[in-house]
Amino acid sequence: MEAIRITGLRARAVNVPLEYPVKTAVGVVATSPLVLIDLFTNANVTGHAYVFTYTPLALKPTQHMVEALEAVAKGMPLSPHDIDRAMSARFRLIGNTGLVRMATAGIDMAVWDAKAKAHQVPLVELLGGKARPLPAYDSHSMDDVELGTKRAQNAVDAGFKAVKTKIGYATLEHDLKVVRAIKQVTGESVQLMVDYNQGLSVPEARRRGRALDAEGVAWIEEPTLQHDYVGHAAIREALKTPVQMGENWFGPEDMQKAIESHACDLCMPDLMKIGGVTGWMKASALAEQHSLPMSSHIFQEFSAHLLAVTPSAHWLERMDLAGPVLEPVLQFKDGEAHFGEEPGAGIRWREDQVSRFLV
Ligand code: SMN
Ligand code: MG
Repeated sequence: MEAIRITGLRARAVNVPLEYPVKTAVGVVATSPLVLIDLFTNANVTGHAYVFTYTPLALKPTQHMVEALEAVAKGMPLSPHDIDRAMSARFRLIGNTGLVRMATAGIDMAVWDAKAKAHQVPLVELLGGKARPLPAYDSHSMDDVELGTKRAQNAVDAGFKAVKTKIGYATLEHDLKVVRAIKQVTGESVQLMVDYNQGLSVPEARRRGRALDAEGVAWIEEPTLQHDYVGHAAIREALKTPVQMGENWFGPEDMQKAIESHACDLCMPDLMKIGGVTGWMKASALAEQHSLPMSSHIFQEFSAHLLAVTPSAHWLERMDLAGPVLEPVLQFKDGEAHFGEEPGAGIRWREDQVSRFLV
């Protein structure tokens, strides 16, 4: 078969509404700024992927960075390894991190999506696995008691076996009040994870973590600054509750450094920041070798395929940041994510909605 080649790409910026703003201890994500990527080929398959830019301030710059990558990708065979190498080589001097890594990861995801479609298989099968249901937790925000317990009840009623809430209120007492109220709703059969989103100093994280040790939470996520691996290790040493991190690792190289610092008990790379599908597969090998249970971070559609071939797969995070512009992809039932059998990762735009939210 003549090599399938990339003929071009399109990047569209949208800012889509969220059912619930993502409130964190360090800021609010009020809407979902996304760059929608289409990767065109000479084989009548188009790869689709999106990247999430957290703030509208980064939306257009990220879109332009993705568009700039057409100069690298155009004409190349649909070979994720070769494209990854070519892009890494171009960014050695500036550093393949930040918006650069977000853009290259988005291209990587689209390439893998296109390749799976060219082989007419779901992405999970191209990666050597089989589609299977994945344990999923419902991921909430810094919702305080009233909304926090309502969302927890809705998740329990929907069959989830785990929920996550964000904490880091002004006082430990407020953290505990929210955790206890939600635990009242979830009971012992549904796990509760908490996420500080980097909001505490190391001493304060030790103080609050020791109090949480008595509350039976499943993990304490990013208790301090995400790049402070030694700080995370010090907190981990002081606590019984597992420490979770990874959503801010740019590439397997950051994951390697965190592992060397013994920073965490669990890991949750972000598909975009870790470097797309190619980066995820390297990360999953690291997680396996260091016995780190590996969960996903947002990007639930692609992450379902990847967790199904992750040896130490733990939880899929259900937080729907692209739903308004996507045809439905995952079904959540009995606390598991079920994905379809269509070729690729299942990303299909709802073009009428894309037009509504174009920036
Ligand atoms: C999170 C923060 C900001 C946007 C999306 C998700 C969060 C998480 O840290 O773990 O879900
Ligand atoms: Mg988090």
